[in-house]
Amino acid sequence: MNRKVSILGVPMDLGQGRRGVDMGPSAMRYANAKERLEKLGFEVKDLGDIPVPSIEERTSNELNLKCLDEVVEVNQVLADRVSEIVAGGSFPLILGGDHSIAIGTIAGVARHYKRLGVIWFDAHGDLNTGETSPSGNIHGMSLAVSLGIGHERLTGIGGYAPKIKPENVVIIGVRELDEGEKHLIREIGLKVYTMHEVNRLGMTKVMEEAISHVTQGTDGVHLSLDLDGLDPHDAPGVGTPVIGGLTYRESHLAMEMLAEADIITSAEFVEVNPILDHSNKTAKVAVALMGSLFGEKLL
Ligand code: 4U7
Ligand code: MN
Ligand code: MN
Ligand code: MN
Repeated sequence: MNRKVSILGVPMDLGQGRRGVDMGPSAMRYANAKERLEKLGFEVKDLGDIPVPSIEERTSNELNLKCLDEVVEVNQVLADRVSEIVAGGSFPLILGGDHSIAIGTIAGVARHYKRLGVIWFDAHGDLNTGETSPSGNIHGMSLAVSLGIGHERLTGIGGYAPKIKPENVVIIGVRELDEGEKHLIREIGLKVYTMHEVNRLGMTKVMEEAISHVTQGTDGVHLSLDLDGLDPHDAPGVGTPVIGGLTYRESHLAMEMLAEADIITSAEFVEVNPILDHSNKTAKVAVALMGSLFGEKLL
């Protein structure tokens, strides 16, 4: 793994409807994200946060693509910042913010990888478009957008589309999909490990298959980790909790196997909402997962 890591915060909350997720980057810093990786021998730079307009300053409010102007603007800047980090030879570790920021992160990373693999760890598919979304919240559209599906102001972020191909993506931990998302998954043949497969095969087998899938013919792998992939018992501080999720240990095992396989070239940890949390528990879990992803061992 790249020994140089650059942390970048994106205090974005305009891609969803609840207040508080903009405090996610602070909460993960408070839980010692930087120190945790330094302890493992990484050279870590914290580049601070990129500016995000507050909900009070927002001007755009289309019902089916809420805060479109602001989400586009922030992700455009994020794509450039992430691209600079990769060009400078560092591993981009992005702290969210709501999951709409994956649009910018992936746009920035994929500029440097012709065939980027993606592991999408989430209770949801984030495969809606303005047409299929029941909420109009862009954090539920970011994977579709990265695949080149959705409003062209979103798919065109970074100046090119698509960023990734369906055959190079796996989703893990899913247990809530909208009808349009189910339809899209079948149509484009996405590899999805729902909670059914996790229960049936076990996390070990799921990760072995997922790792082999995203490394086939790819030149880098991005990890997009939505904390709501975990069960709300272990990660209560998220905006859209869904019961029946991945346990704390299953999630760690996934990170440990990724570290062992040494395939991850960029990562983001999103949807931490300290207002809905207890004593910063969810941010602490996020940072512990970062530890495992970067090679921390139990013994
Ligand atoms: B997250 C939802 F309808 N599918 O589109 C939607 F259930 O980034 C939820 O995974 C999206 O947290 C959740 O609004 C987005 C809803
Ligand atoms: Mn989610
Ligand atoms: Mn998500
Ligand atoms: Mn969520």
